[in-house]
Amino acid sequence: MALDKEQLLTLYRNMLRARRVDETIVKGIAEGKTASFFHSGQGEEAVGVGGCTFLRDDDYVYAQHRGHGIAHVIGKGGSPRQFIAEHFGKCTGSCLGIAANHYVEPERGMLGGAGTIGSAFPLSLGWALAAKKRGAGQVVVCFFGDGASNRGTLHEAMNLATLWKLPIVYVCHNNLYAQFMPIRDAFPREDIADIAATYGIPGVVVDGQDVIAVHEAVQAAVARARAGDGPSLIECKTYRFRAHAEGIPDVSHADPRPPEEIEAWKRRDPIKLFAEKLVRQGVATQEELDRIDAEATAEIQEAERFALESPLPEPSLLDGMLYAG
Ligand SMILES: Cc1ncc(C[n+]2csc(CCOP(=O)(O)OP(=O)(O)O)c2C)c(N)n1
Repeated sequence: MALDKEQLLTLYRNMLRARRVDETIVKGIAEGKTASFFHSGQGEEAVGVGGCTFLRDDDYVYAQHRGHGIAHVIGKGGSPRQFIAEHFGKCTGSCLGIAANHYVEPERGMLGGAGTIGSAFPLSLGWALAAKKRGAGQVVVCFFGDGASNRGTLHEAMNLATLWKLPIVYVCHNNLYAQFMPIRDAFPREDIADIAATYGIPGVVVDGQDVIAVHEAVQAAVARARAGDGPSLIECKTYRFRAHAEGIPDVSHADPRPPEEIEAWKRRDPIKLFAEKLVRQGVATQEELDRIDAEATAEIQEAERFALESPLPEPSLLDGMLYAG
């Protein structure tokens, strides 16, 4: 699908909004305002935004944990206010402030996530099976990291998804490291997309810093899934700009990433690259892009104020949540 100007600017706006939310939470951690730690997703916005912005509202998304899924949430039309409030442990958060990390909005197909690496796969498989049985053409897009690709759950799920031709798109954020483990020491091939060949499904590699490349690959895989032809795997080569996580004991000395590598990837910031492309191709002027940035910044500042002013959840909230039935 060729995107028109408004759609292209929506992608740009969504990446900026995701970046501003991420920065707000990183700052919140430093200032002691957040309820938990945070895995910043700065640098990887093109994957979540490009993969989610033009899905249907009733498609399901399993967000990757990086940025706790803010780029996916924003792409899917979710609320930055509820997202920040949740991370600040406030009762206006998407899980009433008791989850801290998870965004849940069933009306937009955001059914939550899980901190356990690899748990995305069986859950997404179940959602895809439900979608197929419902027969309404819904698709599941399951995002995960390069580290997660080594969990056995991916292979169990991909095997069944292929056998049953389930409507699922696997999108790997390959940021080259799983916490401190370089992918080259954990996976014997250059491309994670090669896994797809084992199952006889399409496997493609795209530049994860190029929001249009991600969008086009995901849309092609979504069309295949909606047509009943089953799953696909898309590997996005990307990078995280910050440490593995903020707000955990300082183990930065264990970061194996060479500073020159980090700097080289920062020059490939997906937001900067897309801005340059939009101006170069005459889609927008720098002034238009600056205005979008100012609006995004103001929106997220307001969302932060809302979260800070919101009350903490009442402890009694837990009474009705500990046991089912
Ligand atoms: C089963 C399990 N093992 C370990 C962890 C701790 N942990 C959280 S994120 C992470 C790295 C995952 O790497 P990857 O899937 O590549 O995603 P990335 O963090 O690089 O975005 C680890 C080991 C966990 N949450 N769950």
